[in-house]
Amino acid sequence: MLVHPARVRPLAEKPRRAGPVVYWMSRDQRAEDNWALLAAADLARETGAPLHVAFALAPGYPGASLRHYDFMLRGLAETEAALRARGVPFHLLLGDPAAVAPEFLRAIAAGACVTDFDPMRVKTLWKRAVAEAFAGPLLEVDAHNVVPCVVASPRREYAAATFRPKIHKRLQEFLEPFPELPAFPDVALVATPPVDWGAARASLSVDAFPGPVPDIVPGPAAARAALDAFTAERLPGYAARRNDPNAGAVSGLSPYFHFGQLAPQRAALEVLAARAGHVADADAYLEELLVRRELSDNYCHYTPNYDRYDALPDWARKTLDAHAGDEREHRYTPAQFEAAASHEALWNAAQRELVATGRIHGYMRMYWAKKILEWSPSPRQALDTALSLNDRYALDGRDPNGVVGVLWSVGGLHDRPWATRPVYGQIRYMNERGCRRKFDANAYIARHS
Ligand code: FO1
Repeated sequence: MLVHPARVRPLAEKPRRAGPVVYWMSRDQRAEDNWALLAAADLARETGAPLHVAFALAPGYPGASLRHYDFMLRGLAETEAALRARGVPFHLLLGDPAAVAPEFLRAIAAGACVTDFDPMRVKTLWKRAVAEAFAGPLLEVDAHNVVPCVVASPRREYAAATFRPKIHKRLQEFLEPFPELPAFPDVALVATPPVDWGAARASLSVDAFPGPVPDIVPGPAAARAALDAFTAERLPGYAARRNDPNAGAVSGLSPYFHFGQLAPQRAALEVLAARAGHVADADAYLEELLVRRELSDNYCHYTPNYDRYDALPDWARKTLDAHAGDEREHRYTPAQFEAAASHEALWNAAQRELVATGRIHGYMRMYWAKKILEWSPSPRQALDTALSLNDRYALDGRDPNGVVGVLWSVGGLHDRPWATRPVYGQIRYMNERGCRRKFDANAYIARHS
């Protein structure tokens, strides 16, 4: 057996039937290092059934534009080729996944279906539709978290401090090397024509703006190269330099994680292998990768209304409500924020970085979100503005990690109360002077003007 059984969870317990096993790929868009694909391969080999992979391409996705679809489709084309090289056919289904996935399962008379774990709301709805419509079993495999989300904790965690020991306790068990995907005989391949990627693009109805980002290459191969470059060149010194937006010290891997072109577990394995001599650097990165990232899935999974103001911790909502009527020195509409039209050059530079590059340095993302709180008419509107700008422009938006990053900054999620100030109440405060103490803000502004 290739996959730890605790990674696998039945969503619809129906008896397995004769027929091919289908991996309905969604979050984890790669042929290598993919526990969901490996679990489907396990099932197929049990009975000698053929293995198929299908991706349901929605014509639109909340917050997504051509920027994100272009990145995703270029990665998927590479994944199609990698699967075919192992004798596994890849099908691109065009249309609403809740409809086209069950249609496909019926059309090829699938015996069982495996999909990947994802706490985002849309995905839960798609899965429910497939679980109801498909006559066979639907299994969900956590291919994204090193410690499967539901294994790490059965409830919403209060903070990193409560979650960290739970992750560390199970790491040994789950942070194992990936087996290779077995090769399958080509019989199913012959009957599956290659994907028509032009037709796929033509099926989309998404905004052309924001468009593709020029300076990042999508796909699993580029993701792996980016990981290798990070561990070799930027891991040494990471702990000291990661909060300097000018240092170019961060991993830059989050777009690849978001589209599942790289397994966080692969990054963890490589960074651990490079840890000797760079213990503090590796541990600082692993804290982000394992504890913080997996805490985001924990929050979204156990909080159905995860992106709503009402989901914030009680203390944070109380303090924000109490200060909602405070005088604001500056007030901007969502459109003014979007146009980078604030009075402050540093904030505008962060917004421009986001729009132009699809990325924003982690430290600046906190600052950017906190100023949206400070300069919006209400904390509710601030939350909506920050989430929607992040979803629209960031390559790694529309992700539990982005949701939690914004809620941490604006709404004290996973944080604690600090000294009271106007507008923020007890939410942790950041200011421009603090940034200028930490890094050369003028250089950052010059780079993004
Ligand atoms: N997942 C799909 O299964 N089908 C899609 O058409 C699709 C589009 C899409 C566009 C932008 C984006 O950021 C994500 C998209 N995803 C799609 C989902 C993605 O794979 C992730 O699972 C979640 O967004 C994050 O957990």
